[in-house]
Amino acid sequence: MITIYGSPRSSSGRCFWTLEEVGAEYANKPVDFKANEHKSEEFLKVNPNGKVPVLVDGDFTIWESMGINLYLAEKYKPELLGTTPEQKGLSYQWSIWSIGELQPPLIEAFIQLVFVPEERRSEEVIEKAKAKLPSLLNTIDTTLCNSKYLAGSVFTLADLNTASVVEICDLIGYSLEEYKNISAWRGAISERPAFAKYKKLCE
Ligand SMILES: N[C@@H](CCC(=O)N[C@@H](CS)C(=O)NCC(=O)O)C(=O)O
Repeated sequence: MITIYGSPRSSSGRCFWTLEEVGAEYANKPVDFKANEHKSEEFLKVNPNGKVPVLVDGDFTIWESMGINLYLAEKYKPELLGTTPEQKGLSYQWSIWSIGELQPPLIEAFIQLVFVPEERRSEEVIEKAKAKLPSLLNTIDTTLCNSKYLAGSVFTLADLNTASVVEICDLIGYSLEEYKNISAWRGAISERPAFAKYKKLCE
């Protein structure tokens, strides 16, 4: 039995999407942040970092959203990682890049805009974070000039993990209109039944 901790509207979201892509049966365990449940003794036993997502699969526990997704693909739908060493390499490359390079400025802006009360919000922090986005987004857009998906002609975890980070642009109201290839790529991704199921869970 698989249990995913956390809400689909948090960093756990990309794991819900992957669970839908691989067709695994799973249960969700909500974590009450307001009650500080993520810092409770019981929760820290499953993730000593006190963060969601955490995935428990039988007697195996794993945390970090990208790590969880790589595990789920490897175990339940290996072709989602790609079918050649090169495609698999690109799945790892884009997963690590998107969480390590693209997500930090997006989260910086997101925290200011969503969590920091207006009177304490720093426009400087928001603008500095947003200023880092064009070159990062161009990296994706340029790659998509030559191929439909990030690791070639088929959808892989490279796309899922990267698109799950690009989604944060919507949450901070950052327009992607000028990135024509990213827009077409997101359009193709939005037609995936597993993506639609994940989005429904976020409603
Ligand atoms: N790099 C981690 C980030 C996880 C993360 O920051 N989760 C947030 C929810 S979106 C959290 O649990 N925050 C609680 C805290 O930082 O105390 C991942 O992708 O799994």
